[in-house]
Amino acid sequence: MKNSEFVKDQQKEKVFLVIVDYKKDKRGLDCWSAEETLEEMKDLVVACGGDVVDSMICRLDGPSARYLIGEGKVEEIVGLCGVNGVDTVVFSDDLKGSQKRNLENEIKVTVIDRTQLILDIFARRATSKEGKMQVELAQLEYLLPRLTGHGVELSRLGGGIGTLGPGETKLEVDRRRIAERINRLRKNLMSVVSDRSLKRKKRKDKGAPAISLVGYTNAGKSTLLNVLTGSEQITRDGLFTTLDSLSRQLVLTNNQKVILSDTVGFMHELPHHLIESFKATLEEVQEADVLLHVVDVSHENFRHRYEAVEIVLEELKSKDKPTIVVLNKIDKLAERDGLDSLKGNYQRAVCISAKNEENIGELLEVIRKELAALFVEIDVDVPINRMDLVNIAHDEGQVYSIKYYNDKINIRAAMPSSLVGKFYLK
Ligand SMILES: Nc1nc2c(ncn2[C@@H]2O[C@H](COP(=O)(O)OP(=O)(O)OP(=O)(O)O)[C@@H](O)[C@H]2O)c(=O)[nH]1
Ligand SMILES: [Mg+2]
Repeated sequence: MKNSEFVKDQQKEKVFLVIVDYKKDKRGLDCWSAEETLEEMKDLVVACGGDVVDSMICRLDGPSARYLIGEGKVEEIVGLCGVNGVDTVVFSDDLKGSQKRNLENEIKVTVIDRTQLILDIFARRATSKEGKMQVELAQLEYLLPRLTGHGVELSRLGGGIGTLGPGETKLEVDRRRIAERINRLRKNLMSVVSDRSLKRKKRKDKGAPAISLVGYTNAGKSTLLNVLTGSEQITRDGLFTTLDSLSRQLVLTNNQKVILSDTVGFMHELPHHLIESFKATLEEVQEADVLLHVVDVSHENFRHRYEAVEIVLEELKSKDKPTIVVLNKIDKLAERDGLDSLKGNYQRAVCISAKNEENIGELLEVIRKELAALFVEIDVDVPINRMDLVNIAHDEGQVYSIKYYNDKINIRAAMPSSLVGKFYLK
């Protein structure tokens, strides 16, 4: 057993991490430390099946054009990579095409950046047709501005960390063909988006409000979906286990039916291309009536992670949605004394353990109350010429039934409380 594990380890790609830390943080308010970035990068490498053999934190005044970091540091890396038999060097900051080439010329191994590493994990995890298309689009958009000439220099394509095509698809290497492929993928994804919105609309009109699970990757979103709906969504200790959205019906204590959706996890500085190309999947979040923001409260940096999720939500224009903060994994806490005051930091929060199914009843009750405050059931007769109200009911609410009579229309629906007044005509 030991032997075979040793052989397996030997086959793992050996990775050297370079964490770039600007003395004066170029991101201003961002308070992630270089050490936090290093820890997370290690997890990303593990998710790619690699093995971190060494690392270096480079504190810089600013980026240098040639190598991003200083020449002295590059020399040091060359030495350390030689000693450790490193296969791939991964930088924590995005590299320009020229910087990558200059570094590879010096270090003589493949050099990639964090974005490529994340794209690689997504490429490994994508299983659905939609997921694969989304990853490929993000990869190509990342690649296009980095190609020189005809782009044929991507010699390691198809092998090693950071060079994986999504699923079976080999990445295109010709600039013109890449541009064509990007257009085709965008078009195909657009039709996925409209298909999805149609389905969502139908679901909504059946009277079910939509709730979306959001949160940092590995926070326990899929575990919670499984507990609440009896699904069998794959869960795993690692980053980006879920890529595709999955929606399931959840029945609340008052018998109200809601649709609960699980989706891709977020991360600190999630590459913009990924958010863009995952629009189809992330629409589920944008269209939700309520968000359940799942937080792994046992993680030492959970506050930073919470903020990172908020930043992605802002990018998705969903930050102001009614949100219940689900402080998960309380079973892992050595002591729970601080939980009450922690809860007090958020407008609505519940402490649970999805794994041990602890406090799930309380969570369901908070969800029920939140929905009751958002929606009011109406059963009204409006004049026959008020088709505008029928349209509002369809667009903004959940329609149970619309009945047309000679002189009136009867509308039964659950409407956002802010719109109810429109239906009660004087
Ligand atoms: N101890 C403990 N572990 C939990 C709890 N909830 C989830 N986990 C574990 O945390 C890991 C991640 O859980 P997932 O449900 O896959 O997390 P996720 O948020 O869906 O992750 P991604 O899909 O990767 O974004 C798994 O190993 C779960 O078993 C909990 O309440 N307590
Ligand atoms: Mg998941």
